[in-house]
Amino acid sequence: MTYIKVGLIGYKFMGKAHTQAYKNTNFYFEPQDPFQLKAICGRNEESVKAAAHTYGWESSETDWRSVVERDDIDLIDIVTPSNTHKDIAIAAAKAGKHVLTEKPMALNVSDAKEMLKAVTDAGVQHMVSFNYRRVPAIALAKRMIAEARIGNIYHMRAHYLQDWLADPQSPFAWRLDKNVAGSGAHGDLNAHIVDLARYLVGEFAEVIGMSETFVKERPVDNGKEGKRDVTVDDTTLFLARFDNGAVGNIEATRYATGRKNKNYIEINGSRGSIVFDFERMNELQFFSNEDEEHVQGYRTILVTEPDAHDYMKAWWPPGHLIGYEHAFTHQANDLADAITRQKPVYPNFEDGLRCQQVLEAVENSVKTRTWEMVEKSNG
Ligand code: SOE
Repeated sequence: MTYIKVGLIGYKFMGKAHTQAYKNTNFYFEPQDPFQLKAICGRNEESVKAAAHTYGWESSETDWRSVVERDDIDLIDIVTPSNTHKDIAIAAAKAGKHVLTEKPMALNVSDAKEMLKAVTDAGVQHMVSFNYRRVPAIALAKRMIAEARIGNIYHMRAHYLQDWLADPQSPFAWRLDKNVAGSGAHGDLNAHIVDLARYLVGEFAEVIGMSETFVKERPVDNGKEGKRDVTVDDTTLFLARFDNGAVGNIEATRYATGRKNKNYIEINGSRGSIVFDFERMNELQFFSNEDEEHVQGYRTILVTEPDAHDYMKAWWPPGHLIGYEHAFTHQANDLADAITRQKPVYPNFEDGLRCQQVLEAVENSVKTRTWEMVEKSNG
């Protein structure tokens, strides 16, 4: 019997999300080659040992290089802060391992290009964890757009709203350090919207954006160690033109008081509209202007029927609702399938690079205060 033997680099929030995905994939989807939780890695020996014990990993390591070099690992999964993705991914590819990385793929376009080259040269599988593509309502939206149910797309308006920084006293975190995170709300949250926009609407042509950092410094260790400068954006908003003529209006913030994780997308086309709101992730709103006029209106599709998308077929009885973590399980299952059958899986490092190119064009436009074209080359 063959396993896909995983080495997980990182063990905090995304470490948990990915661990449960490997376990649940084995349980729900029964993949041909199940995942084996071989090694989990973190810098703090005591904490990573505890994580291995609690989450059910066979072993723990404190240096990611040791995991990458191990002969008994097939897949390196990177869930550490963004500034570490490049070195780990390139070393993993050179060691012949498949690579899954959390988003954003890299700190910048040039690093993303190097990463894409490394996995392409090595001929390994590569994937970026844009988990929202694996929400069934998004899979259904993709299918409905392909079926031309909303016709030619005119508009995409989207926002990703959180509020965990609205309190000026909330502490400094690595996500507020540009050297570690690359950018703030932009790379963390707009990255998700950009990926969904590319998936559902098409490629970006040009962008113009604005950013703001509302609170310029934050307390470290409850103020005992003074304050640290915030070096990233708290919010970034931008307008976009797509290659197909559609226009986009996009916003990410960590200051939308009362909004915890509102990932909202509305797409309007010549025949109708669709609306997705992660806070109601099992639903998709659909308006068709081809309904008879006297019964026209948005309808709510409860996305739980077996015909709506493939994820349900494996384990999910009709009518039953799912949550945030399931998207990671669906993602892991798609990756397992790709590794076993040696077929492509998306979003891959090229998608990660395209996303980075859009993010960087917006950052450039914030500096130049003008429209910026989005670069699309791989080299
Ligand atoms: C924090 O803002 C975070 O965990 C993001 O990093 C995730 O990608 C997002 O889906 C939820 O919020």
